[in-house]
Amino acid sequence: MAGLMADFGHYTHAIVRGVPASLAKDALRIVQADIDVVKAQREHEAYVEVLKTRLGLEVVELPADESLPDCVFVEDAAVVCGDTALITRPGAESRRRETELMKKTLKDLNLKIVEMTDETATLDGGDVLFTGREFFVGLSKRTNQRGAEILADVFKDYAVSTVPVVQGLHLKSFCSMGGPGLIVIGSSEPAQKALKIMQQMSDHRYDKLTVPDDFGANCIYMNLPNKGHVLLHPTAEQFPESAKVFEKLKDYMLIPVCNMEKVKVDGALTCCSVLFNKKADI
Ligand code: M3B
Repeated sequence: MAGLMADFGHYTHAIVRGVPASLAKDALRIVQADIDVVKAQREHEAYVEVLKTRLGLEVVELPADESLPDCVFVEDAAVVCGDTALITRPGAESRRRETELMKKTLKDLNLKIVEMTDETATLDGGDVLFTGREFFVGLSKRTNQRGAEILADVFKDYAVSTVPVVQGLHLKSFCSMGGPGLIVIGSSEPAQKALKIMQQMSDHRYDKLTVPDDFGANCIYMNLPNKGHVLLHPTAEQFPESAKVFEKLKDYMLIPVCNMEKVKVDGALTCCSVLFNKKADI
């Protein structure tokens, strides 16, 4: 386990997918909002650029599919841990076919593929928080108990606990990992309650970093050779108060990433990539 933990956040590869024009009208959203798709595309290009150029990851860029308005949010279609990729069964019917290209891509990259075929199961990757030691799975509008059970079956090396998601779309709509053993969490009552449940269910004592905005708690931690601790976090323009919290972190390469347009359809930073480490595990 110590060896695995030392590798937490070490990624070599990222899978991303383009933003279809259909996102503006047809992507699912909790609150109605008008979207400037060109702006969303520019924002996404900047995100991909950070992964590729700034961080030097091998980025596999999949084309957008106009018939899949939410396809940019690749995180929901697969959960990759070690050499295994679990292809999910997304909770929203309109998103089911997003997994097809994801499956093919991960297979071509030589990952071991397991598919969630049980028709009573649903799971979105946005509900899956991997801490390096264990999994927390949000039970939400999109993910059910059966989905969590299948995930536990597939990743047998790790404990899997479920957490009710009573507000927002996904578990990671108000939390994410900010480092090894560090959970970033929003300030709302439901977010704080979910954190308590995670702490109660775990044998490990996690540190926490509380940020004022729930959505501001969705960031991407990496530990990269020659770069050390890296954190992609929301910008001061988007979440001024949360950004202040991130800016205080010491010993991190901090990279603010703009996500003003995709947030209107409930997409955050983690949603837009599937990250994994090919070299260490395969
Ligand atoms: C968002 C999908 C939006 C669909 C990601 C994780 C939490 C805040 N319109 N999917 N995975 N959600 O983000």
